[in-house]
Amino acid sequence: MPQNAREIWPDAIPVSEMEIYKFDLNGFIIVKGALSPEEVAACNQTIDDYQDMKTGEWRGWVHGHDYGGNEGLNLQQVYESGPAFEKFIDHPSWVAKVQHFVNGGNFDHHHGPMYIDENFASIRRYGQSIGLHSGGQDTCIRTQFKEKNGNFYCCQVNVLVALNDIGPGDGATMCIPSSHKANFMHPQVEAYRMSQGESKSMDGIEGAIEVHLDAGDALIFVDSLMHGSAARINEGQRRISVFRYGASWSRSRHGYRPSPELLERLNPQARLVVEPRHQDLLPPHVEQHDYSAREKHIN
Ligand SMILES: O=C(O)CCC(=O)C(=O)O
Ligand SMILES: [Fe+2]
Repeated sequence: MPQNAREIWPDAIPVSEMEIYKFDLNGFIIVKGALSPEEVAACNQTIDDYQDMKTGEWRGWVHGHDYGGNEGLNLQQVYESGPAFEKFIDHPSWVAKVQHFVNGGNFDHHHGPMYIDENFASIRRYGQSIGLHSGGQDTCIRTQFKEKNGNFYCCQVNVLVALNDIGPGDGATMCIPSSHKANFMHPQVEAYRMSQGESKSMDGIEGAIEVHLDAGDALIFVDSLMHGSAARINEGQRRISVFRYGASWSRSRHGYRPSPELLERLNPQARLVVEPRHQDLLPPHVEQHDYSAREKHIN
């Protein structure tokens, strides 16, 4: 039976009517104070331990990664870095809101309520930024916005959490409000679009706003919103994390797999969000959760 967010996470903070209105209208909402100062401090302590990682390096199950331009370091699979980020998986400040936007109640619940297809912390330094990407005229299904008869069916609803204050000059996330519904290409898109090996930002593009956040605030947005960031022109680091939630039939964006230890530790609902397909329908001679056996079987 399909369940709604309230049944799955009774203690989570529900989505409000105003949030539903704004998310539909603008493509994003901001949850002020989603993390307590103690939670923010714990995240920063964790990042302190990983900030010297290089692209391609593994530390435990955390992977150093970048987008190939001037976007800074991503600590992929950050939910493997310890309790500070592990609790993001089903954090009560946003999990029920996100689930509402991902799925208004359809058969995806057979695999679980939703799925995290990417999770990372991002460290950006002086001069770094991310160029423009996404937008409603984009044909990407994976990041789509959809609403019908009062239910949402969005793929990739992102929870971007500020881990320090992000104001003017800090390289704030930028977006063009309502662009998830755009039917026409932004006329300036080519000059600002994120591209491999190039340093791009959204500074100066018409119609965009900077989303200034205090440490602990969460920006929840559908990925089809046209977005990117300003360039960081202040010293120091901009620290955020991004958890992307989508339909339970989705796959890891980059191909990462959760560690057996993490799966073992998680509560049943959080586990389903990390690995929705928790039970494979296999012939009796193939062991459940034996990935190599499964792959041999499939290939
Ligand atoms: O770094 C930023 O501010 C934007 C992040 C972004 O593009 C995303 O989370 O999809
Ligand atoms: Fe993005």
